[in-house]
Amino acid sequence: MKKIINVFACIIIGLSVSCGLDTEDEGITEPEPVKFRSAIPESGSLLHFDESITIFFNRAPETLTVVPGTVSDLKRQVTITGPFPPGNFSMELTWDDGTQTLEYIGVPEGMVMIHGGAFQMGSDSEMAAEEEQPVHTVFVDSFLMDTHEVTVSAYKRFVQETGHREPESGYYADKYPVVFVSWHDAMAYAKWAGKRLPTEAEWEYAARGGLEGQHYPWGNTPPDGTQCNFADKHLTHFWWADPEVDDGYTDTAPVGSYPENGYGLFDMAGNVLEWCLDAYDANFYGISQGENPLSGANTPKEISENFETVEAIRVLRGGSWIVNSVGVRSSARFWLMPESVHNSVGFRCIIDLDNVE
Ligand SMILES: [Ca+2]
Ligand SMILES: [Ca+2]
Repeated sequence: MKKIINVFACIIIGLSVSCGLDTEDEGITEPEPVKFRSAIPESGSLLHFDESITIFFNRAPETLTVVPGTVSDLKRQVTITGPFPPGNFSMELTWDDGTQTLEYIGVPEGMVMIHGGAFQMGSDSEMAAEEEQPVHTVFVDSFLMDTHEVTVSAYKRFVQETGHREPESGYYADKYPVVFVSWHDAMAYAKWAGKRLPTEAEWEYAARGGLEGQHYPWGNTPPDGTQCNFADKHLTHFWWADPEVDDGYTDTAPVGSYPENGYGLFDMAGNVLEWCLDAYDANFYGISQGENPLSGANTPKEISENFETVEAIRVLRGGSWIVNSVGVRSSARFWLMPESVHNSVGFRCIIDLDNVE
């Protein structure tokens, strides 16, 4: 009522300014609550190991707690820095007037996101063995994968921290893939790293790099020395080696010596064979389930929990410096006893993002 009288009075006396209205309103207005506006990168995004998150509020909050992460100055725009956990995680923000939950996929250094999908697993080309057939449709969930074969330097850190046995034939230089590691060694490393070995299906899906039905991670062209490390002219004492091709290496090459595939992965063809999670079964493709197939157990977790006791033959993929062009095809399958070690056998790891366990 008082306001109405004031307004009326203003009109009556013909004043257009300084009626006292503004002053009176300011005295009774509550400050606007602090509201979350947006986040960059936005919720649902990938968050790489060296990235920070910027949060925008309508005005600076007086207090703000963030789990996980560390908050910079409390302004309208707040920067949150890591370290952030690998894989799926939620970030909880709590401030004086509210809360907000953001979802991210933490991508550690040396890993890339492999977006899940369907693909044709196996091959019916002239080069394919019976065990690569029938070609069948497989769906795999999304996962993070090591961009490189596990290096000597990474494996040394694992041995130093855990006291795990060293490779029995010692080490190559730091940038080379670790070799002379058994499937049990690889499983122990993966557990230590908070990762796991890929299933055979995940491995082949990743190796193909988005190319459907091609022989190699780069397409159908046979290796010419520029794409991968395989049995080339340097292996003069192996009859199957290609005497026409020079890939630069007699033995293993430092990881990442050749171009990456369509998914940003190196050495998915050749260099060293890579241990997979599955038990080897030559006839598995005829009976395997279409979604996240795994031979030898129902779930990856089942294998990981008791891997020390596993005795069944294990799958290896990708070929190596010691096999010919047929062996470095994306669908080529290899196997060894899990306790075996060899100078052409290494591994790489993945991190689950969905309920594959
Ligand atoms: Ca070679
Ligand atoms: Ca390899």
